[in-house]
Amino acid sequence: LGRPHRVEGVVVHGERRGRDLGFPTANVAPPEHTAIPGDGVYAAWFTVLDSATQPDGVTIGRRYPAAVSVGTNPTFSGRVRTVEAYVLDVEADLYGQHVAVDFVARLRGMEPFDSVDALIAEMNNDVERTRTLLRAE
Ligand code: FMN
Repeated sequence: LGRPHRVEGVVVHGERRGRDLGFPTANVAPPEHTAIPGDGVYAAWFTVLDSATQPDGVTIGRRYPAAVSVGTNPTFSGRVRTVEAYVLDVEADLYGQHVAVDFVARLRGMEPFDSVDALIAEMNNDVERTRTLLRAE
């Protein structure tokens, strides 16, 4: 395409498992008929778009690196396909914010892991790869 594919949406509450895993994610709910990349893990830019309420801990309009999961969270036998962004180096309550995710690179497929520890190890790897990839931009 020559540019990253963008998905916009509102941040909604997920299962709140992410916090226990040490990777709180912003669950992005795009409007119906939005083209979402195939299931997998991606390095992406995450931006809070214009909003009525300035959230603490994040600057509106600034892009942040994010490791993004697209899929049904098979490790937890999920059924609903979600777009979840773990935004690096940001601690903010993003609930209700209108955000954009610009998909830069696909890192791997979505996998069912045998243990939560194995998932966490792989997520740490995803975050490091995201950092390296997006630092080059
Ligand atoms: N879930 C999986 O089942 N398999 C995966 O391979 C997988 N990779 C992920 C990679 C990243 C970078 C992130 C942020 C999440 C990944 N997840 C994966 C999703 C987690 O299972 C999910 O974030 C967690 O269950 C929290 O869900 P919640 O936000 O609904 O609480």
